[in-house]
Amino acid sequence: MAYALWTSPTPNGWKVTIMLEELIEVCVDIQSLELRTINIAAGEQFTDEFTAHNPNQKIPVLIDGERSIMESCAILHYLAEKHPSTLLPAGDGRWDVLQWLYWQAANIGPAFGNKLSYTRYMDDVEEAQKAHPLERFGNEATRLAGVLDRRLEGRDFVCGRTFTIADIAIYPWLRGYKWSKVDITDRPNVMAWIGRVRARPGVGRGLAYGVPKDEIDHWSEERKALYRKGGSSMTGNPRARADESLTKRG
Ligand SMILES: N[C@@H](CCC(=O)N[C@@H](CS)C(=O)NCC(=O)O)C(=O)O
Repeated sequence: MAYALWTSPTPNGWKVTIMLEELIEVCVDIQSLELRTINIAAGEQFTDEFTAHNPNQKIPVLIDGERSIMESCAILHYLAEKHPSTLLPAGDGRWDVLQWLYWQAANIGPAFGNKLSYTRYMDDVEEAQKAHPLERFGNEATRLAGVLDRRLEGRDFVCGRTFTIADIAIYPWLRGYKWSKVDITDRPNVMAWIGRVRARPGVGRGLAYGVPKDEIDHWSEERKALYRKGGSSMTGNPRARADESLTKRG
């Protein structure tokens, strides 16, 4: 199987690199992967070439022959269907996994993503203006961590004893709780699950894409500064905020 993946070392990007490594763990032969790192801080997601593969202009994008797939959770679903394994069980269990996959896309991603942006990246927004979104997205992220904690009660993974694409989708945002400043340390089931997921060899390799091995779990101060600078130029990019044609019309 030959794929191209256009991505960056970010939570949505790591979902797909973890997936590819977890597929290798279940003996899927990914014959070749052409990995292209997209510099989202420099606006490479807005080029015509990128937009032709993803009209939504965000990483990650998976390219499989003539087909391009956008949206990290759709990519997880696509790969799980193409390479059947325990990562998406057959039968009734499948619906359990898919509802938590959708839950991530519709809830965890937006809440943690926005909380992170306002906490670390939106340099050009005044502090007073940040107070409301910080409270709103912070409260929502904390509430969602509570939902996950209750779900994990008595379960090793989100859908029971087996690790699935639901865990892959949710994990990258939760592991970054310190960077987003969402305190989940009072959620014992979530904290234990983060440790269990991180211990998987496929997850370790998936997180290593784009990050030096000794910085996978603890970024250096230089890397944090680099991410802060990159995140700020990304959120400050006018093309990330408004459709140009609308701006012109307005
Ligand atoms: N819902 C999308 C979100 C993708 C997304 O927000 N990607 C970010 C990086 S994590 C991005 O490309 N940002 C660039 C931008 O917003 O201009 C998914 O899950 O794939």
